[in-house]
Amino acid sequence: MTSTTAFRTCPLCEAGCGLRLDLADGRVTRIRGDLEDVFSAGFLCPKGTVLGHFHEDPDRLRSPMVRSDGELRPATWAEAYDRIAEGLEGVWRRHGRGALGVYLGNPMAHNLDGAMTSRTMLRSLAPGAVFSASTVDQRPRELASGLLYGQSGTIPVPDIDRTEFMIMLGANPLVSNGSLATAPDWPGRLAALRTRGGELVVVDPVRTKTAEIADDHLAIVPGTDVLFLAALVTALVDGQHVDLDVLPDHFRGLDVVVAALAPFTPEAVEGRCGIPAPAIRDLAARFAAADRAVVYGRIGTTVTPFGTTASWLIDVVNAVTGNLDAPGGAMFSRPASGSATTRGRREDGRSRRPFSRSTRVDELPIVLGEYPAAAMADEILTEGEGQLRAMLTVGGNPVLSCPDSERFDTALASLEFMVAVDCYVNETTRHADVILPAPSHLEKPHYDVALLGLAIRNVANYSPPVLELADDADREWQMLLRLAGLGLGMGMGDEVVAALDDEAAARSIRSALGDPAAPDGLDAVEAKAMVDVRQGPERMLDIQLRTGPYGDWFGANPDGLSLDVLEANPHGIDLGALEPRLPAAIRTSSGDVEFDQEDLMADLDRVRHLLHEAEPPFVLTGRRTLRSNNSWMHNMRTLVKGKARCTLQVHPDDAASLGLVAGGAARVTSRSGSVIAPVEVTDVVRPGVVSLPHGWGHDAEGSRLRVAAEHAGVNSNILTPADVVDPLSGTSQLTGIPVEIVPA
Ligand SMILES: Nc1nc2c(c(=O)[nH]1)N[C@H]1C(S)=C(S)[C@@H](COP(=O)(O)OP(=O)(O)OC[C@H]3O[C@@H](n4cnc5c(=O)[nH]c(N)nc54)[C@H](O)[C@@H]3O)O[C@H]1N2
Ligand SMILES: Nc1nc2c(c(=O)[nH]1)N[C@H]1C(S)=C(S)[C@@H](COP(=O)(O)OP(=O)(O)OC[C@H]3O[C@@H](n4cnc5c(=O)[nH]c(N)nc54)[C@H](O)[C@@H]3O)O[C@H]1N2
Ligand code: SF4
Ligand SMILES: [Mo]
Repeated sequence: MTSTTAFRTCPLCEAGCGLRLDLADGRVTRIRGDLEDVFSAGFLCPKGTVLGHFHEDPDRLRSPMVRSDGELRPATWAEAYDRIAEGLEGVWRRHGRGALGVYLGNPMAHNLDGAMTSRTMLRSLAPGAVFSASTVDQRPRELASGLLYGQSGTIPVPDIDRTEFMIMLGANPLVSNGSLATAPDWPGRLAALRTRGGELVVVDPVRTKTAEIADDHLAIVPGTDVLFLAALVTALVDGQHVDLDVLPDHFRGLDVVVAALAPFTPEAVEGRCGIPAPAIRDLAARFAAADRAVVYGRIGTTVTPFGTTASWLIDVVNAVTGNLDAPGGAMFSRPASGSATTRGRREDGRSRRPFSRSTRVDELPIVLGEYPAAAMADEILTEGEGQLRAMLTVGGNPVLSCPDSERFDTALASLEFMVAVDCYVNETTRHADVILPAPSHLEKPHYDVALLGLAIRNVANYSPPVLELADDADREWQMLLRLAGLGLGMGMGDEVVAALDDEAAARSIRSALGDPAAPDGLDAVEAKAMVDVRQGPERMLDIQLRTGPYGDWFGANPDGLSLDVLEANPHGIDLGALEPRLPAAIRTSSGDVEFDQEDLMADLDRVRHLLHEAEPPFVLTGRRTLRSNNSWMHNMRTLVKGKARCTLQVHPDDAASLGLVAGGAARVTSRSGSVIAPVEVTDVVRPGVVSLPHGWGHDAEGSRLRVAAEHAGVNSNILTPADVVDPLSGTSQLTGIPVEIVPA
């Protein structure tokens, strides 16, 4: 028996924990936290330990699946690609290029292959509409950043390790392990904050695990953070805690913003957001008194009709108190693989309006080139020029994750052709004509290009594959480049993949050498020869690392980073605590942070209306559970065993008035649909709020998830109407949904 050890970063969530894998005879026998990992120092959660089980899951696809006689059956790679070519070319011939839609799911955000080739694939296929999980998640935050800083990726992250006061809204990192703030071990980091005398205040309609360990928990009415944040600003001003004159010159328009927020006093908003005015005023005073303080908001603040405006106000609170871009406050990472803010110069900023067009049927905004997920069903089902007749889904399960699921499920069934790249036949991919099997995470390399750009320390960590992929199998980058080849009319052969990959590498080098940061005298051909020992995403990553802010610039900076250097450091490289990055990182046309953006200022009218809107008797919110990851890890027995997790949490007072009992069932009905869920009576939820997790409902006919089917649960997104969105970003409302509840 040959035993080996491998180290890799867990790709499952944003925390990016270092894992230590024990292997015997090519099988993973045990996974533990990597004590030497520079970022996670041994921390991990139960999900990280199952990568071996996932690899061996008999339901995980090992070969392509092709539909014949109405059934999905295993097929060869050649059969699968032939069928894709025939299917897509047929749709294009009959209806034009615009008839194809693409949906990119959450795992693609953590996927090196996706990071390096999705764009080439999309450009070459020229689909009529691109959708992603972003508009059921963080798009409002990206839009606010695009407007304020000139780049959607310029997202401030809380400097958890150095702050002394943290207000956390709509996040539950003790369960989610953090989001848009990459940091392993939130439990340890938040405990350390309190040990050093700092305070944590959680604003959440639910007394979550994170709220339990906080100094204060403010149980807000779902969807009203925008009012609470506006009132926090006015309380800071009233308490004379704000001196705009001492703030940096590159913060533009804060005086205008502060003046516009004046009507939103704590007394004006308390009745609507459910937090007493004295508590808001007291919080403002304590926040202002701390030397280093930060407001951090996550998904509870973005999946509401006011997500963009709330994200903006979070930055306003941090800015007016001197905590934006300051240690212990909200800061910006400087990622090793580079970003839009490490390339180019402040003077060359181009603040393009991130939204320009609107969708065909619902006239929702198209932000950063993507259609809102809320528009998907209508774009498929509504006839006319531009109707989608074919879909490609890559690493997504929108039947469980997107709004008005029942209707979307019907929409997928109506397509002329569908391709999926996924690990399972699940609720979404069961509709496909061809499924290309994504390799297991142990069979591919990992470097989290996106999430390391949002890390609370500057860190770089590369993981080579642990297990070998079958000789005839494609990795996702090869699948995506074959699709690109098809789109370009070049065919889908190996030589096309090689040519597109080589061209992308050459383009990336040329563009990097043309950057003002590049040392003089480098030759693109010589540089390319240095990286050509690798191919595909690994070569692209090597180029990005070498030309990034710590890069070796092909030898010009001999102590700098390259992929070789990362390979020699399997526990990662710590590049230090975050440092202030403004004004250099700003990319707006004025060169300043544009707090007084007209779209955001104009939205305050809508906020004023919210103030006077009646609160529905019952609203639905969602939740995450530690042993789950959106919709797709429910086929791991070790994660789903034990008591049912997909329950409707109801406050005891509400249970009494509604006639619900623990262990009984409730029928929950919204404008879009109705589900029956088991009742859990608990005072963790605010009265008037019920909570149901998303990602369940594994009883669909045709799915092949044997373990998940035993713990099916219900699909909470049957209850989310598709027509309520944040009008700026198109992001769906997934919390605060009015519902009726009766015993079932
Ligand atoms: N275990 C586990 N971890 C995960 C995931 C998972 O499914 N399971 N998913 C991953 C993904 S894709 C993401 S995006 C992240 C998300 O990470 P987080 O943003 O931390 O997400 P949640 O744990 O859902 O926490 C959101 C909180 O917002 C609260 N909330 C709901 N509505 C409102 C509101 O109107 N205002 C306020 N202030 N709070 C509100 C909810 O009660 C909940 O406690 O988690 C990631 N990590
Ligand atoms: N009601 C409600 N709905 C929500 C949310 C909520 O809080 N409440 N949260 C939203 C959020 S934050 C998100 S991010 C979305 C997630 O929405 P999606 O991305 O649509 O859904 P996931 O459940 O993450 O599905 C991931 C899919 O990718 C496959 N997969 C896993 N790993 C890989 C891989 O490496 N490669 C490929 N090709 N496929 C892979 C899985 O089998 C699964 O089919 O859900 C959103 N929906
Ligand atoms: S916290 Fe996230 S990254 Fe860490 S082990 Fe769990 S799933 Fe993996
Ligand atoms: Mo997400």
